[in-house]
Amino acid sequence: MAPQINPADFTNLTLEAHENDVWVVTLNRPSKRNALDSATVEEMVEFFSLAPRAGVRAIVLAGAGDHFCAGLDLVEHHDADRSPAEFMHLCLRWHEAFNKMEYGGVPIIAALHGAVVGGGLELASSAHVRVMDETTYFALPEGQRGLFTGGGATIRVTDLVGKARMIDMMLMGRVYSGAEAEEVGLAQYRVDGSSFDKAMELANRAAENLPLSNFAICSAVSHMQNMSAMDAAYAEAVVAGVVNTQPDARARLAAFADKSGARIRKD
Ligand code: 1HE
Repeated sequence: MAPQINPADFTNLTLEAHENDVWVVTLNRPSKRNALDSATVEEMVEFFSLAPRAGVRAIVLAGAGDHFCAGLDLVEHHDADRSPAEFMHLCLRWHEAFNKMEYGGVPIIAALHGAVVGGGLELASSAHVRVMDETTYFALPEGQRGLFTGGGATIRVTDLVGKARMIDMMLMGRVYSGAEAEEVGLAQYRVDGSSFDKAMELANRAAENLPLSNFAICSAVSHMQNMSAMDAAYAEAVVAGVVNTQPDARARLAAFADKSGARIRKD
């Protein structure tokens, strides 16, 4: 039986099921600018482990209050005075959550506003699509705080902006916003109005695709990036073998063949 997600089991995340099996996941510690403490990370591991098996068709990831996420909970980190091994294990829990997001097969649209910094940018870069608004800004202040990224930025933020920009962001504490942030690849969409409304629109659009197609798009592409070209081509053929022959696709193919299906036009 498919597992159920019970929103009442979550405290630092607010979970809402919307129509079309689109779920909204909101980081809900606005008084702490949604800083990621260890309890929040555990809730993310839990939710993103369940979502692919619980019939969730798409997810909007948002932050309550004026900021998306201020990154690692620096106060918890200071108070805990962690050993190297303890912090390593904490980072591995971040990776558990973020890998579940990136490789889980359910489209995740991040609705960004305000600060998307440090671990907040690591979280946002684990989503498949990022939408920013005019308040959104991105930075990796770890270098200035005497820290280093531990939640996958060296991989995912570098993938988004390239190595030279990544190193510059970390060395200089450079802050990206507006058109420049969009141009360097930190967000695929930039809106004048509400990033949340746009993210909902995109999530609903993605939810119209067949789940198996979305699973491949939101899992296989990332896996294949980690493979040699030869292995990726092989894996792509195997995934396409499964996805492109799914019975649920036949009606869509038939609609194209009988000319009732939508044509791809530029506007
Ligand atoms: C926090 C955190 C936090 C806010 N950990 N508590 N991340 C950073 O270096 C970002 C640190 N935060 C900031 O620069 C600012 O807080 C913001 C620009 C995000 C927001 O500014 P503002 O003026 O709206 O809020 P504030 O007054 O700075 O903070 C409000 C409260 O949120 C305050 O708590 P309060 O109990 O005194 O009211 C802050 O302490 C709390 N707060 N940010 C803990 N990050 C796996 S490695 C990842 C490495 C990293 O992520 S490094 C962290 C980078």
